[in-house]
Amino acid sequence: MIRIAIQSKGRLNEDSCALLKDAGITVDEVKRKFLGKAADFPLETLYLRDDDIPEVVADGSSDIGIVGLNEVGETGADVTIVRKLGFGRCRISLAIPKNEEYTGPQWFEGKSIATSYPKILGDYLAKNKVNATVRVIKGSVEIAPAAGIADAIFDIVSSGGTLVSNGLKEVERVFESEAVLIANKNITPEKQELLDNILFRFDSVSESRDMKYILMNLPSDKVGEALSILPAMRSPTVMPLAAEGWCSLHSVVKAEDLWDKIMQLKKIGAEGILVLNVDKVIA
Ligand code: PRT
Ligand code: ZN
Repeated sequence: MIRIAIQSKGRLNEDSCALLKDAGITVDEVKRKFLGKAADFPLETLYLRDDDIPEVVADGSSDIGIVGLNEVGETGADVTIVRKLGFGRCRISLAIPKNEEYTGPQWFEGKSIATSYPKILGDYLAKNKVNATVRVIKGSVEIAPAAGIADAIFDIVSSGGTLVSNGLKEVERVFESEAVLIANKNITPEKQELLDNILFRFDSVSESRDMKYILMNLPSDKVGEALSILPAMRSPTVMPLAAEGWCSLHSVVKAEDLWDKIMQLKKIGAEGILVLNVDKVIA
């Protein structure tokens, strides 16, 4: 049995449960539970506030956990970062009132900065040799300058909308974050085997999320050109059609390249293009 700590509610809860589910591990999404058990894998789930996850994994109360890299950085917990998971992307940035002229990190000399991330901010200030007062506020940090509590803020930014609506501008991106899978540094060989199994599944899920399966009809004399557009895992599948001079071509492409590839394929005469989601990619 291996135990995983995930956020009980909040931004990472849903994506964490969805990732486990796509990996064939069904866990309860019930938010008020403390401990749960997967129906189809030897895994227990511990539902916690995100702030508590790094320490709980570091001290072995949980073997692994899913949490924002920002929380790992802020707690300084001694854990292994096993995988970046590609969701919950954000950054922690310094922001100042939009009418201020920004002159570089020295702008913050002698100023006060409100934040929920005093450790990461302290490290940044020390590295840049800036003396500033750090005001720790949990929640609604963005209102601090307008409320006269601080001159600037150091907070999580995703779209930037919160900064704009509070009359602030982002001036330094200090810490890039996304959800990560973390592990205790001393897990037993039995648990390591379960973790390896989970990692194999996570990797295939993340690869499949990045891929699209594409099939189309193509004039047979264009296959060579199509193959140069579509490098598949080994090589695309080409099958003859009943109609003379035509074939059906199947391949997988990276989701980010999809539209670019489609336009190129249409140019060489591809028709009836179908694009399907890939459920799993097993290397
Ligand atoms: O209750 P618990 O302590 O578990 O949750 P929480 O309230 O501390 O955290 P939660 O659920 O808000 O966020 C969990 C994690 O999601 C964070 O630690 C980050 O790793 C990640 N994440 C990703 C974000 C955001 N994007 C985000 N946009 N966390 C917070 N925000 C907030 C930010 O604080 C700011 O108020 O959204 C606002 C900015 O968003 P934009 O889009 O307007 O820039
Ligand atoms: Zn939190």
